[in-house]
Amino acid sequence: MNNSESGFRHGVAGNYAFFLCILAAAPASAASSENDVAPLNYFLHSYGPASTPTMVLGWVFAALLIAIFSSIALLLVWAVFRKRPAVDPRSIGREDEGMPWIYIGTGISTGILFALAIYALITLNAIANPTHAPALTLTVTGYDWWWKVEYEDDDPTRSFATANEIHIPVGQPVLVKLKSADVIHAFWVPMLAGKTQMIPGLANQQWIQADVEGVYGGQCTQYCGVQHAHMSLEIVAQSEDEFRTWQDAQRGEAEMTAGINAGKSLFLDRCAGCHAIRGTEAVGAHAPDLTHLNSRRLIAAGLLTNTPDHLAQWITHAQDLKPGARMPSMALTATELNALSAFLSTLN
Ligand code: HEC
Ligand SMILES: [Cu+2]
Repeated sequence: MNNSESGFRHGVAGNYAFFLCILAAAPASAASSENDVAPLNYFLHSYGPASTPTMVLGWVFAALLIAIFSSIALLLVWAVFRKRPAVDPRSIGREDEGMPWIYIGTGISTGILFALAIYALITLNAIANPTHAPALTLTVTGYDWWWKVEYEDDDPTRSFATANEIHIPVGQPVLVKLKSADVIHAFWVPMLAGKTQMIPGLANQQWIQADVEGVYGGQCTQYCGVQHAHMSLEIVAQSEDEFRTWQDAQRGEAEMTAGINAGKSLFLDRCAGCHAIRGTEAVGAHAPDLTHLNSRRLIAAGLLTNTPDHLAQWITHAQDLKPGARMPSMALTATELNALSAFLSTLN
């Protein structure tokens, strides 16, 4: 995965001027992060047409609210220091001199709120549909606490599933169908689109488009249980060619190299009830598909980088690393773990 050219840093600094007071730390943390995945606080920036109108709406709201807050604060200060005229005892109980201002104030507030409501509706309409037909449709299903990602094809042998990492071609609208397997989740990739709920039994959808190559962070934004915070995903926007290459590789079944039989039969015994590996008898559907496990950068929905060490730790200590996760810590001897690791290392 080549994200050294990722575009998140382009033009980011200038936009911060306005929000500097609140977000002063953000550019620094972006530059020093170990990889180029843009942090979620970049929702103040847009990298595609599905999120630009919403971002502008956010800035307009923020600017207006700051202006209103400041003027009220100034009026309060003025009221504190204003010298009152001496009180005429006969006027007590007659407070109506201020009445016109109450009407004027209510009128101004109503006008502003009404204009904002219309602006919000116009924005909703502007992002409802992509400008041209989606280049790709995929289905993302929320599970406690990971994402299943399915790329369907009319030819079922070309369909495949992966987890927590979504690849899309850059500059193209992509339709994302959103489902849930258990409770309500919400799909949110702030730099590419607003969030959309994933509700059990309901078919929702939204479209996303990335105009700059790179890796965009996403997160479940509907509290869904103990590991909600560890339910993140990555969108990898690639050139058309890179995307096709990735897609063709994902379509392939697992390659069974020699010398991994012990690990494979252990996997079929212990793991296949939940996990699938295409090309083997493992067809479990309610855990991440592991056919091309090693093509993914992270495991456990963003919790760990995908290294042989982390994989081994995850398999034997899933419940310590992600307490409550729907995978038990597997009791395996060192020999078994080695055999299993050798087998998993072939899943490219
Ligand atoms: C009871 C079902 C179950 C069993 C049995 C099980 N797993 Fe899992 N596994 C899961 C679930 C669910 C997840 C996703 C957990 C999460 O991210 O919250 C997972 C995640 C993983 C991941 C990370 C995948 C990714 O892309 O994030 C690996 C690797 C893995 N399991 C390997 C194994 C191995 C190897 C075994 C057998 C020794 C095994 N699992 C047994 C349910 C199971
Ligand atoms: Cu959640």
